[in-house]
Amino acid sequence: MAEVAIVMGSNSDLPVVKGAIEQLKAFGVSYEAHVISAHRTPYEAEEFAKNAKARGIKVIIAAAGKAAHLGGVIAAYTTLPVIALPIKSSLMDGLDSLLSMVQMPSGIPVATVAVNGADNAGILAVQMLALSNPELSEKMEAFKTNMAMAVKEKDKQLQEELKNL
Ligand code: RP5
Repeated sequence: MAEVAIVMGSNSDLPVVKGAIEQLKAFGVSYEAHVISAHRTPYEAEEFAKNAKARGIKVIIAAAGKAAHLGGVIAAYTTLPVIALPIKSSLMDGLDSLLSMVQMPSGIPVATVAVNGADNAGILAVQMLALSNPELSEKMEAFKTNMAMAVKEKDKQLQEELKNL
């Protein structure tokens, strides 16, 4: 059974969405993924959102571009946390998608990550699950420690390079 469900408005979103999938896989989190459109398949969007909790899903990631209402529509039909991933569209560089997701009216929040911020969508989903999963919480601690160590190593390299300027 999947803990995270990823829905995307079109299969054209998949190249970006893969970043979230990779994070979930790296943390060993089970997931499922579907193409569901708030505009083209509104009935399926409603059905999916209404049934997700009963199926054992704990977090939903909704990726969409252009007039990106998918996250908001899904959030309207479920009490599960919804993470919205705005996809960079061709004409407006994803600003259209970002605003469609982040400017939700009071009462229906969606946690919107950066345009094409798929990694963070996956990481945020893991952090939500880690609240009730000590093993996952430990993995998240290690992830952050490793990230900090990588930055410190970069600073060390910079100090060496500065000596040669
Ligand atoms: C949105 O419209 C999708 O999420 C996608 O980002 C965008 C374009 O979809 P396609 O025309 O490529 O199917 O609904």
